[in-house]
Amino acid sequence: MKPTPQVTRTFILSLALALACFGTQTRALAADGAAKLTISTQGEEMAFDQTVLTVKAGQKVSLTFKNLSGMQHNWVLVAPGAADEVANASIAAGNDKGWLAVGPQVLAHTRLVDGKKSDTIRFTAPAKPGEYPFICTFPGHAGIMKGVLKVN
Ligand code: CU1
Repeated sequence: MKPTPQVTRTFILSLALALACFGTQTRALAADGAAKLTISTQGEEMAFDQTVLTVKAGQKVSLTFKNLSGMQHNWVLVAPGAADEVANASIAAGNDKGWLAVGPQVLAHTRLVDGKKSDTIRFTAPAKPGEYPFICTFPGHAGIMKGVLKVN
């Protein structure tokens, strides 16, 4: 039986979709199998361009934070429920510490990134599934410059 144009078109679309998915998967993993995540500021806005990132529990992660604005920002992953505590402690830590109080509640972080610069960090995702907040700890930013890393 000769396939109808409809069936042929469906087949070609499925094939294209499969190839597109394969391409995405390939790009999403670094050479060592680490998940590659990229997050940036929303242009000049004091906000991240994504508020939800997703990884697997215990997975190696390579995260690049691109600061597209003219201000300094960072990306800081914290323990569940610890966003306010880390934000306040980071303000107290001061400029000399890059506006970040490193401690047990800080699970991963970039450096304080100057405007139009980026930083790439590697870390291992938490072993326990859950929702882990990420914030920018520059004074006054954490309340609005935030998101969640979903660990599945
Ligand atoms: Cu910020």
